[in-house]
Amino acid sequence: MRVFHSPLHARHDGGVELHRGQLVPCFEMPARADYIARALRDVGHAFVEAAEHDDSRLARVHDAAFVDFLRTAHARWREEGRDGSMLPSGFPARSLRRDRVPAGINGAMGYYAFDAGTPIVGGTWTAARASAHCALSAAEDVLSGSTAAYALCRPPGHHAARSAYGGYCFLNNAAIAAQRLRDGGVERVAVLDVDYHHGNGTQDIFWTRGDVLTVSIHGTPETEYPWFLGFDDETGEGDGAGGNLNLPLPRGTDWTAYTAALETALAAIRRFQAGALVVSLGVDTFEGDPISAFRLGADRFPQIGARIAALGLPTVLVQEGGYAVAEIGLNVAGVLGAFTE
Ligand code: Q9C
Ligand code: ZN
Repeated sequence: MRVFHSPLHARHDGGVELHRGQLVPCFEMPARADYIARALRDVGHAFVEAAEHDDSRLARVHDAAFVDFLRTAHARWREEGRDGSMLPSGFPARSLRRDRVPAGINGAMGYYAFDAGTPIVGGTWTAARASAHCALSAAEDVLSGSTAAYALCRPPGHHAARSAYGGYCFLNNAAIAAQRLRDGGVERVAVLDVDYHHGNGTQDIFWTRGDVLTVSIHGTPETEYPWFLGFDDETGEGDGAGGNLNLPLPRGTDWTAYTAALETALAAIRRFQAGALVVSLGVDTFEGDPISAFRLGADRFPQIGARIAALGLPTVLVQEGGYAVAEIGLNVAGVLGAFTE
């Protein structure tokens, strides 16, 4: 199938993050995309550089002021005489909440971020925008008649909400792709999120919408990031009531329990009668992932791909997480190999 990519991903390189009491290199590093590209080239997928798209496509699922913040954040930081990685140091949690964007960059950063593990550097906006372009180009490939297309998105997107960033994500590539399919005439779109972490951003964006079903299989937020969303009683509201399905699973989940959840997810997508599917394809469910705790071997990814492909829907696969860098390409190629195109 076609692989939509951009060399601009490398402009986002966050540096270090705090992990289990130590500053370590960011798990979400440029090498991830390079390893995926190498593995996909080796098995003969067709590489296409993502096309430029207008920023109005981003504002279909994100708040305009939030997009402006991302676009200008690092320049504002430099105007204050700083450089390097931007990380927030205060958040409007509970007693501090007034839903007011502070004028200064430090406060604005805390307002829009929901964790302190998602650095913004000088190239972050360029890379995040190019990542969204990969998703848009893949969606347009499917609108043009391809049965499946893959967006080699980096940075990832599924944690990014309408007006919040975090979890290594800035713009919600999967939501942008789903909206592009809707705008291209697909009346009902399903998003299946198989990343290890709950797709809180995608859930947020489509929470009150009946035209996009969101389904996420993930490590339980009782112990796993993002901790505050992803429980099974979150089912949507208003027109979106019943349009969100969370399937949290415990640490240590093996293939038997995983496939049961996957079949539940696929059954919900079949019932919804979607005209197209977006897959938030995280491969951090792999047993060797350094920040996750499911027990899926590399041999399971072709089986996951085969089950998803059996839905028979036009499918846009969007790269999300996966931090076992040496194996990430093999695992992504395993899923993609199950699709005929
Ligand atoms: N120091 C995605 O997979 N940090 N995001 C966990 C590690 C956040 C994962 C703690 C993990 C976010 C797209
Ligand atoms: Zn993840």
